[in-house]
Formats: sequence, structure tokens, C-alpha cells
Amino acid sequence: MTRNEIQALFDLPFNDLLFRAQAVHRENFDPNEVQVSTLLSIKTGACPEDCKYCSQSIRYDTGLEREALMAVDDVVEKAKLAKANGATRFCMGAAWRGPKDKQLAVVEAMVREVRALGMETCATLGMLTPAQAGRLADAGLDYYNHNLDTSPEYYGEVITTRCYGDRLDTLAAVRDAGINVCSGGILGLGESNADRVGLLHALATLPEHPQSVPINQLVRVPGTPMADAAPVDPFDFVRTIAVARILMPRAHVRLSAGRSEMSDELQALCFFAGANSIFYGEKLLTTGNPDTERDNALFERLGIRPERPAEQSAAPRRAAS
Ligand code: SAM
Ligand code: DTB
Ligand code: SF4
Repeated sequence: MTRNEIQALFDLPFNDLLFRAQAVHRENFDPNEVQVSTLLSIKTGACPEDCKYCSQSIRYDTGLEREALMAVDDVVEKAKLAKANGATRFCMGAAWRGPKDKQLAVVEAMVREVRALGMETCATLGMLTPAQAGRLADAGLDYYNHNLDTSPEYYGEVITTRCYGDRLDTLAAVRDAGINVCSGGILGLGESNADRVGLLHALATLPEHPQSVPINQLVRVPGTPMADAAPVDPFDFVRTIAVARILMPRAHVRLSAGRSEMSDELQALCFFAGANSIFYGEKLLTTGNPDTERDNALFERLGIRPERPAEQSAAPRRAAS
């Protein structure tokens, strides 16, 4: 798939694009099921990286309170709550450039215990070496989130403390360890439409499609360089979901950050375009998310059911295959 071919999908009349995306969606998924994940920030703020969108970078004064790495028991309590509220996957995020080996040992314990609750586990900890990815796989980690964020050309405008190649290396380490890859991007960083094409091209031409593709709308955080970025045209957001669905037919496409700013009608269009996963629970990592009552009501009004996770295997994917 070339960038020109992807651009041609973006250029389709809206109804034609959505019809195609919905057809692909139906061939691969139950169109009335949406996967439900809950996020927890297990280590907050003071991140050495300079991602211009992020509340947690040490370089910007966002008023965020720092929190050291949480205790394993406290994380397990939060996971139990998320499970009781209906989440089937628990995603643990840390504001690190990458974990130190001692920190990773604590995360491994979290993964083991959350998995023992019968939940799917996901972590997003920054860059990983192949050895670190192997350790997480051995602990039973189901998914690792590591976003490409934008096109390779635009990346340097958003982050200067690491490069696109670093991101691709971590994704390779995760894939090779047999952990499911969760990788997507953010819209609203001031990128052009061509950059959105470039992002989806990069994701869809990885050696394997990511199993999960989060599409975030920038949450504009006061104090960050992106605080006043122009809002995304909602139809362009829907188009991006639709093109992601067509390019990566078997991936769960997640309607991720930014739902608090979206109407129910816009979210419904995103589901129609092929989004079939959300973050559920009142908080993302540091910013707000729709409250659970609103999400439950939306699912009810749209006839959407939460997706039940695949039978949990006793061992991680690597050992199982
Ligand atoms: N520090 C790790 C990293 O960046 O890989 C993991 C945590 S980081 C907060 C996870 C992802 O959240 C980022 O890659 C970015 O795509 C997304 N993100 C962070 N701040 C955001 C914001 N203000 N709006 C939308 N997405 C955001
Ligand atoms: C992803 O793509 N989006 C999530 C998750 N992966 C880790 C994070 C969204 C963060 C939004 C800003 C915040 O709450 O700090
Ligand atoms: Fe740090 Fe991740 Fe935020 Fe970048 S996105 S500043 S790496 S926490």
C-alpha cells in the first residue's frame, strides 16, 4: 500500500469512505461490540522527554503533581475496581523514557497480579530493550502500547529527545517477544493531512499490523507547547478512523484520548467508521475521560455491547505459540 493509495482513501466522498470502512469492519468483527480498557498512571510526571503535547514532561509547567512508582497492592486494588466496573483490559502507564531494570521488576509483579484477576494486561513504559520486552512477556504481559504519534517527517516537530527509529526498535522488540503490539497516534498536533497519511502508512507497513491501534485526539494541556493547537475537524477525525479500519482490517482501532470533547453523535460516527475499542473510566492517565454513566448510557442507546476478552491463555503468547 503506497501513500498515494492511502491518500486516495482519504479523498473519497465521506459516505463512500464510511460505507467501505463499515463493510471491512463487518467482515472482521461483530459491529456491535466494543473492547473496553481502563488506564492507570502507575508513575506520574517528571518525565525527561520533551513530547510537546504531554502534561508529564518535566520541561513544561503544567501544575501536575508528581507521583513515584505505585505499590503493587495499590495497583491491584485499582485493577479490581476497573474489573468490577466492566473493564476487561487494564493498561498501566509510566512517565519514563524507558524503565530501569529495578523498576521493571515491580511492573512485572503488577502484570502477574493483574493477570491473576482474569484481566488482560497492557503496559506503556517508554522504550524497551529486547531483554526487557522478554521479561514482560515472561510475566504474562498481553499488550504493550508504544505510539508512533505522527508521520516520520513531522515527528521532529513534536519530540526531539528520541527519533522515529527508536520507536520502531521498541515495537520490534515487543513484537519479537511475542507481546501484542498497541501502536497508534495523535491528531491535532498541527500536522497536515499528508502527515496523517504518513502515520497510517507507517503503522500499516510494519512487519505485522499492530493488534491494537489507538487514535487519540490531542487533549490540549495548559502549559504545554501544544496548549493552543487548532482543533481537529471532526470529519477528518472520523476519516482517519475509517482509513485505519480499511488498512488494518483485523486490528482493534481505539477511539482513545479526546472523547470528553466529543459529542455522543461524533463518537457514534467513529464506531460506525470502525472504531471498536475505548478507554473507560473517569480518567485517562492525567486528564479527564467521560464518566462511566455517560459511556454506559451511550452503549445502551447505540445497542453496543462490551466485547468479552478471548479465553485467557495460561502462558504469554510467546510460550503458547
Ligand atoms: N512515556 C511513555 C511513552 O511516551 O511511550 C508511555 C506513556 S505516554 C503518556 C502514552 C501515549 O499517550 C503517548 O505516546 C501519546 O501518544 C499519548 N498522549 C500523551 N499525552 C497526550 C495528550 N495530551 N493528548 C493525547 N494523547 C496523549
Ligand atoms: C494511548 O494511545 N492513549 C493513552 C494510552 N495510549 C496510554 C494515553 C492518553 C493520554 C492522554 C493524556 C493524559 O491523560 O495524560
Ligand atoms: Fe514522557 Fe511519554 Fe509524556 Fe513523552 S508522552 S513526555 S515520553 S510520559
